[in-house]
Amino acid sequence: MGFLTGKRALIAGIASTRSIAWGIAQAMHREGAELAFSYPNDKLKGRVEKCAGELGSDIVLPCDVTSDEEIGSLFLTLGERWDGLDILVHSVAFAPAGELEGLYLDAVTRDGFRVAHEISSYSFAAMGKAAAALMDGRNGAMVTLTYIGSMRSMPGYNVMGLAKASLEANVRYMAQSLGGRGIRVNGISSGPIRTLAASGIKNFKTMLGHFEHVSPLGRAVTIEEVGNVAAFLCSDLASGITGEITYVDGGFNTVGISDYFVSGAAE
Ligand code: NAD
Ligand code: 0WE
Repeated sequence: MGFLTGKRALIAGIASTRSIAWGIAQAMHREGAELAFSYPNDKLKGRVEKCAGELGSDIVLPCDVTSDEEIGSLFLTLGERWDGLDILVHSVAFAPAGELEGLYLDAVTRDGFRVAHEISSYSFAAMGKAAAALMDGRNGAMVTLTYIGSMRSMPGYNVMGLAKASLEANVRYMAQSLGGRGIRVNGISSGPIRTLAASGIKNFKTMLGHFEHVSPLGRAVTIEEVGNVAAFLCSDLASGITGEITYVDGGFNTVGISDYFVSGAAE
């Protein structure tokens, strides 16, 4: 029997079968969870429906996270289909493309800052608020996806780094807000993965190569590896963990000077 048997999970953030949210959905399905999905616009509806179908779900609902109305009706409809919710997966981020190249101070604008923070951080609180109403009395759990660009500067990550720093603080404040209701809130800081959100990022290949050289495991992480940790964090196996950011990055964040530069690079 899977460790999520009997749990019901809503997954926001599938755009393709490369999406981290797809890795999470597969892991949660494998562990016995029943799944529902949201999509932001008609362009992605068909794709998300196909993914849902593959995991035995026919609950696929619209939700552009910039709209309070759409968030409201998502959870209203979900509450009609299910008598409660156990798991919320938030795997959503966006900054206008112009924000993600060049030096931070050259790229950042008032509007880009607002959009990045609204979609990539506030949306977790907005969804979390609405989801919590369906989670009372059920050991609920929420998880979001973040990146080390929140803690350290990274070329081109720019305003997304600030938005992820805000998202990580959001995890801690949401954990405090919901702890009394038995609801846990955590984040996963993933290493770089080739997804739609990474395609079109200038120098992504170079940065992935650097990551592979520096990280102790010597390779990129996969959506399956992130999926397994998300499934664990949202399960009762993790009942003592909340407000935490767990790194799934092959150890990259733990390295000071990589061994590669001392012994590997010279050969
Ligand atoms: P992805 O492009 O597959 O997923 C991003 C999702 O955000 C898409 O499904 C997109 O539809 C959704 N989204 C954007 N704007 C939205 C809106 N207004 N309303 C609703 N949904 C919206 O890419 P991914 O890499 O799987 O990204 C998922 C999460 O993982 C993001 O938070 C990202 O920052 C984070 N992350 C990614 C990496 C990486 O290297 N790929 C590393 C660490 C963290
Ligand atoms: O969080 C992300 C990317 C999120 C993202 C991606 C895009 C591309 C398309 C947010 N907004 C947009 N807007 C678009 O128009 N990652 C962790 C992946 C990523 O993005 C980078 C990275 C890495 C890693 C950008 C610069 C440097 C490294």
